[in-house]
Amino acid sequence: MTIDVATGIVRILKEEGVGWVSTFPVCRVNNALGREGVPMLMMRDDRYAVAVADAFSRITAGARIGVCTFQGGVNAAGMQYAYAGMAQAYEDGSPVLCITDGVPAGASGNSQYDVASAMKTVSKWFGYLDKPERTPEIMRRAFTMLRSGRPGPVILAIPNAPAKYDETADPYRAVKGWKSAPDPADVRTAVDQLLAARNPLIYAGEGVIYAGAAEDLKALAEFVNVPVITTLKAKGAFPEDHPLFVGVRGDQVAHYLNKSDLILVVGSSLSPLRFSHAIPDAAKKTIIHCNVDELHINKMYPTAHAVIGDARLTLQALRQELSGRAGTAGPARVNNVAAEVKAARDQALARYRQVMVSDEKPINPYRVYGDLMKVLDLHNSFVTHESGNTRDQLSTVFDTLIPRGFLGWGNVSTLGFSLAAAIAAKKAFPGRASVAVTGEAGLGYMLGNLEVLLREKLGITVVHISNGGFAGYGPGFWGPGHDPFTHQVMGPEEVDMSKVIGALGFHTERVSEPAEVIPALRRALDINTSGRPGYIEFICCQYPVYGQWVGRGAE
Ligand SMILES: Cc1ncc(C[n+]2csc(CCOP(=O)(O)OP(=O)(O)O)c2C)c(N)n1
Ligand SMILES: [Mg+2]
Repeated sequence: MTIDVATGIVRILKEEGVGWVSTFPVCRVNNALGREGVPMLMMRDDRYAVAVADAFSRITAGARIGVCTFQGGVNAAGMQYAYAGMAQAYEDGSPVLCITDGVPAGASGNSQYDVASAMKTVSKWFGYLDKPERTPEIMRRAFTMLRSGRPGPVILAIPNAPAKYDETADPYRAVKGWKSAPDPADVRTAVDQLLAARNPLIYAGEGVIYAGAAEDLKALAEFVNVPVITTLKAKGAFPEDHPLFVGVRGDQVAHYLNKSDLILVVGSSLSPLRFSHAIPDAAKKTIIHCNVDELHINKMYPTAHAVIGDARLTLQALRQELSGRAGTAGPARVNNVAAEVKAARDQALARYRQVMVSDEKPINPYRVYGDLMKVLDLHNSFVTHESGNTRDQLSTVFDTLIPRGFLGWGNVSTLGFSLAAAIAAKKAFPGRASVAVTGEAGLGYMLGNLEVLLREKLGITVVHISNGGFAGYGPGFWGPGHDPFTHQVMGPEEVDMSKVIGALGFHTERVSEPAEVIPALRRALDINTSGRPGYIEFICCQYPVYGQWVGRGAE
């Protein structure tokens, strides 16, 4: 009956349905994971250990919690390196569980770096296990935080993993997680305002995905016949071939944000200019903010009206209230909405659709994205971007038909995360093709971790938009761009990355002919099905063109 803390934690993780844990050694819980038969995905650095678990939580919308372990305690080298991953998870609100060694009793103050205060800045909750008997309690609280309310990382510090406690004294039962429904009076007011608006717009955030509310969003949008934009992180919350889908970014989104007199925000923090839009003339618009808690209400813009609760329960309540007001709502509200959306999209996307079929050499990056859409089954695949042009371009044009068919990430976007995301997608949905699209900067961050894919037989493909420089954002980092002194790296003429990565054991190709884009993608994706990873270097032109965020302009 008496077990050690590490074993107790691992048994609780199993009880909570955790099937594997990502790690970078050392952490004293790891040997218990091994003994208890929980597979560890050993990454090649601590930041990636966090990032893979973080991405797993995102991709499964918190239905399966990603868990990671790394070094902590007095010698917190691992934790210091993992900090970047935790900061990113915190910034983006991802419910990941991080477990590390805590500073043991008697050793506090024995290091410059203060673990507890550092961890509190990047977590929804930081738990310190000060007594072995409290193991079930701390784990219950952790999973309560992970499964309820606004998502965010939980970090646990375990100072004495070998300490013993009686497992039977406080038997553990898995935590369900709880949701809150909005106040019916607030729902009625929201509906009053929505029905009074002339040009309403739905602004959907990632909360819709976490709440599993994509169908409810669609039902509401269709019922009131209102156009929908999604945030970068919510890309895919609304099917992007739907007649009411406006976009994530670009001129058509600007048009609708400008034109709207009411914005119904659902599941978004509405944080302007963090790879997101500012709300133009916000003071003249009615902003109804539906959010899981009050943190983001009245932030940056005055909230005209708030509806606090889970996004799914909120969308359902709004729809129910609307249907009770027969005659005033419904698809008859305005007839030509879909035609207007189509015209706005066609006009804004024309310049991209043109280059998506371009035969120019070096290859236009949009040709790669267009061909990727042709090759993948968009109902059964996963694509993600990197920081830089690949984010900005893919989020402008890549049609996402299912939630998490594409992972948009980055309130701030930390280079290198795409590899972690593609790995997590493969773990979450082994049958789906999984593709990370990167530039040279993202690739540099990944290199040390590529071995993991070979060791673990993770058949994913890294698509490299090889343009010989750091482009970033705005008018480009090169030439007359905004960072002319810090953009140049060794380009495809000087170094052949397909040889470098091929020598590791990847299936690699280097493609400079536009007509070869589709066959090369097909070969790599086909080889992926046998568990062998792929890398394709597409020799591309420097083409920093994409849809803008409203209010940001070219930097
Ligand atoms: C960890 C981190 N450091 C710095 C940045 C800033 N940054 C954003 S994009 C970028 C360069 C991207 O260049 P590349 O990967 O070649 O992509 P391209 O835009 O050329 O396609 C940099 C340095 C970042 N996003 N993340
Ligand atoms: Mg580049």
